[in-house]
Amino acid sequence: MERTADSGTSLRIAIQKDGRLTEKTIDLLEGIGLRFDNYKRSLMLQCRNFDVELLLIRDDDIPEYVQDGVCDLGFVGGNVTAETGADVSVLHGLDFGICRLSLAAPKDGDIKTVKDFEGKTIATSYPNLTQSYLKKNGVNANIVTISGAVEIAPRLEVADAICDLVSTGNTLKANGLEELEVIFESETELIQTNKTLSPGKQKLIEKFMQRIDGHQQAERSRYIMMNAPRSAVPDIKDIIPSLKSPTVMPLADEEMAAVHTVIPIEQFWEVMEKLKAAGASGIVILPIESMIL
Ligand code: PRT
Ligand code: ZN
Repeated sequence: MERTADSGTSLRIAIQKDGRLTEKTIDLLEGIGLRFDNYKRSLMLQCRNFDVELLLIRDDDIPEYVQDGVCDLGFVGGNVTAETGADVSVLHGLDFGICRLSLAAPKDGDIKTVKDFEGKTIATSYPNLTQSYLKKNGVNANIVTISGAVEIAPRLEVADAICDLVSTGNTLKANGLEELEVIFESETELIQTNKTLSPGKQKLIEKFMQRIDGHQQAERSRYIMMNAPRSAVPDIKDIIPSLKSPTVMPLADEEMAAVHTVIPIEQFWEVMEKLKAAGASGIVILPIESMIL
């Protein structure tokens, strides 16, 4: 157990109890080495090997719990934090729970641009974000706040249009709706309270963040190993967008060398094709657990 100056004061982190973000958040926490028991059954969970306790609550409550200092950190969608307007700091964007908040209207209707929303009724669970977007565009509409199944509101004639979260767009399509304007892009974020924290907690947060950074970097990178003729090594070095200089090792065949390095995942295919063309063979790619640069 890692203890700090204010021993006994665990870092309290709010996560979604039961929803789209729960499993990915737990996976991330486990990925940075934290161990928990039975997270599905508890409201409060003590970490076995790091001075952290988890509070499992509805995602809507997370920004305010963090704002008020009930929790020091929270994992929550940027959409929820923005909607609540909570006074918190965003420490890190995380690559999951990616979605967008969009205005949508019946495909065969007469609402096609943001101006067409003038005087219309819009159903949403995000009244504040919707209102502020419309205001920015000089549009006056009637907003009806509903908490679920927003996409059926036009069919029920409860509203002319909706403003809802979209990821694949399938729900909109299935309900005969057309996505017209993206008003907010969102991903899961790690947020921190703006309340003053003890030096012990600040240190713990630094440590926690270092692990998250390492994990995120690792997820976006791959370890790559290949063999190549020695004569091709200078070309290969030029191709590799290496974080550091690649490792070049001799092989039993003196004409050949092994090259090991780390590459960003988004350049993966482009780099692979160029490496092959430069004479690399036996290319092996491995996932990375974590990285400290
Ligand atoms: O019970 P609790 O209040 O904690 O959960 P919740 O029901 O409010 O939220 P939940 O678990 O559904 O979503 C949690 C978070 O996941 C959201 O706040 C977003 O940050 C993120 N997220 C990412 C999404 C989606 N993608 C998403 N597609 N949240 C909801 N949806 C819904 C959307 O509302 C619509 O009904 O999925 C449907 C659209 O999906 P597509 O793929 O058909 O476009
Ligand atoms: Zn919710």
